[in-house]
Amino acid sequence: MVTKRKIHPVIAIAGLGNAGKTTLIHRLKTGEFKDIFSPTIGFQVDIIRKDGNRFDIVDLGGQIAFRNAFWENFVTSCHGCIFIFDRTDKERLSIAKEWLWKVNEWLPKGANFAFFANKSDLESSMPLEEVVQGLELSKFSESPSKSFRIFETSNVTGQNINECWDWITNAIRKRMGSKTSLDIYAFELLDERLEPIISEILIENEKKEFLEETMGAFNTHSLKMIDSLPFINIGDFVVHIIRKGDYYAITYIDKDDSQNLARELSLTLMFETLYRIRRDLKVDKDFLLNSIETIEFI
Ligand SMILES: Nc1nc2c(ncn2[C@@H]2O[C@H](COP(=O)(O)OP(=O)(O)O)[C@@H](O)[C@H]2O)c(=O)[nH]1
Ligand SMILES: [Mg+2]
Repeated sequence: MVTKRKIHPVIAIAGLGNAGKTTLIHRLKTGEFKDIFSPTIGFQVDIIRKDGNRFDIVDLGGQIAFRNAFWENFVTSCHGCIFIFDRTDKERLSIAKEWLWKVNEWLPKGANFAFFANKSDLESSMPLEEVVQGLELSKFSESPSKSFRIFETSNVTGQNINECWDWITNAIRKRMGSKTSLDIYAFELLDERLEPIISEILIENEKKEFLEETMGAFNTHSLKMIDSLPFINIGDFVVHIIRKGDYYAITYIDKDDSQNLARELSLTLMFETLYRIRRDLKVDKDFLLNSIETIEFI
């Protein structure tokens, strides 16, 4: 028995509160417009499928507290990002500009970045040139390594919504290639005293014994090296370690899988999520394990 974790591309939806993020996700899921009255609290993860591929969509709450608390964590580990700007919102142009450029800085290299000049159906919307100038979007043409596109959109009429969705999903799939899963042999989440919060071996073959000996062998000294050494070869395994704050996530994977950027990003997200849940909600181990919901036994 081997445990596979599928790699699902993650698309982060950013933008100030009331820009139309949650409405967009509803439209992507149902193809219809629905007026949404309540602001998103924190963040919300949705799954949207396209041509048999799954995309995890993170709706990043736009209020200032959520921007500070969550955005960087999610944006640094996503594969693509949509930044939604309400083009009738002249007053908050400079705040939107500040956050748009923060998001751009956090995005991983090569991640696709779509900008929505949204609510284009409203008469009070600013001309596109004014938006481009106000947010200094022309700067993007100076950094050709970023895959950036501007869309004039409306969640009400559906203008350019499918066009953007096709563009970003096709680009991400192409970039990630055909590799959509990796084998996970074991996973550990350690707290600041290196006490395991989770320590799970996910295989049942002769390698299990070796893993049992290896796991728990990390001490403060060896974990200190991880900033320069995220992958460590041990026997038939590659050990991938991520540290965030006082916590460590240690994943034991197949040797042949070691250099896949997409995988690294997914694992980062997985860990970030566990880390956040643990911190904010003080939940128990079973809940944490359940939250690794994409693990499949084959
Ligand atoms: N006219 C118009 N209203 C929109 C559009 N997109 C969203 N809205 C409205 O803007 C408000 C805020 O939308 P919401 O999705 O909750 O914004 P969020 O805070 O970014 O998630 C809601 O009343 C939506 O119906 C759009 O393209 N055009
Ligand atoms: Mg919302």
